[in-house]
Amino acid sequence: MEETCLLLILLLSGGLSTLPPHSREYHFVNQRMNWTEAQSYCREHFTDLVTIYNSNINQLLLSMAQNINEWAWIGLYNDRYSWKWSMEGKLFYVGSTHEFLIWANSQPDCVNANEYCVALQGQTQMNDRPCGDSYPFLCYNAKNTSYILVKENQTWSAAQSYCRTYHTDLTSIRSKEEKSNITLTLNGSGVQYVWIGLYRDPWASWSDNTTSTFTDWKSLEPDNYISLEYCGAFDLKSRKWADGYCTTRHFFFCFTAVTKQTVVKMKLQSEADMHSTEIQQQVSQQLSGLMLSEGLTDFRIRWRKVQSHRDDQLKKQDVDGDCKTEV
Ligand SMILES: [Ca+2]
Ligand SMILES: [Ca+2]
Repeated sequence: MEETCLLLILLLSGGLSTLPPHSREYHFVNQRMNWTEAQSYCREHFTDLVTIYNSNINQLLLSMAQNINEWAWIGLYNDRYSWKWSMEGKLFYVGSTHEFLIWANSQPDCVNANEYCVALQGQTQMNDRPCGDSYPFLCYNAKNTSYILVKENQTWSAAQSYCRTYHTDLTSIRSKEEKSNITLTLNGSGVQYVWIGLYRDPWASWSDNTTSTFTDWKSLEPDNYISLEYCGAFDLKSRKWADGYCTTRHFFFCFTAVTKQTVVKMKLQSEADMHSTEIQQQVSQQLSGLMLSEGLTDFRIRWRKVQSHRDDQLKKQDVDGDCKTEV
C-alpha cells in the first residue's frame, strides 16, 4: 500500500485591514510626491501609505531614514468632511454640495486645527467651531418631536449633556423638513451661533482605513496653518509629526501587508485507493466542512503525492517523521 500525503494550505490573510501591525513591512521612498500621488504610488507598488500604531513602528521608520532632514508623508489625514451626529455616532460624509446641510462660505476650515464641532451660523448655514467655545444650543426631544433652543452659552459637550439629561440629545438635521422646523425655531431668536449635534474626531483617518490612537506630534502641531494643512507628515529632522499642505511634494513611507501562509501537513494511510480522484474529493470536502465549521474561510487544500517510504530505502530515517514536504 502506498502512502499519500495530503497537504492543507491555509492562507490566513483575512482582509488586509484586519492584519496586525507585526505582519507589515515598511518602505521609505525617497522620491518627492504630493500626498495623493504618494498614496497612489504606495498602493501601486506596495499596499498603502504607512499607518503608525505605536512607538516601535515610529522608531523603525525613523531608523530607515537616518540623516534625512526633510519631511516624509505618512498615511494620516484630517478629514474635514467626515462627521457624526451626537444621536447616532455613525460616520457620514458632508461635502460641499449636500442637499440641506449647507456650509457657510469657505467652511469647514478647522482653524488652528481646533474646530471639531458644528454650530449653525446665521440660523441656516453650518460652521465648524472650537468645541470649547460657548454658544446657545438646540436640543431635540424625540417624545414630542420638538426642537428646543436653550439660550444659555455652553461648550458643545456641556450642551450635549444638558440635552441628554432634559430632552433626547443635541439636534440632528436629517431631512429638509427637519431643517425647516429648526429654521422656524430659531427665527427671530437673534442668536449668531447655535450648537447642533454634528461633530468629528480630530486626525482620525489613515489611508488604509485602519484606526490607531498613537500620535507623536511636534509641539505646536498640528496647527492647520492658514487652514491649508490636512495631511500628516514625519518631520525627520525633529523626529516628530506635523500637519502639512497636502499638495507639497515630500518623501514618504509605505507598507506592505505580509500575507501569512500556514501549511498543515497530514499523512493519510488507508485501505482505499488514495489516488482515486473521487476519494480525494470526498476527503477534501470533509476537511473543508471541518475548517468552515471552525470559522476558517480562507484556505486551499492541495494533494501532493509523495514516494512510499517502503519503496525508498534511502529515506528510512524519515519513517518516523512527517511526509516529505515539497511545497
Ligand atoms: Ca470654521
Ligand atoms: Ca503644520
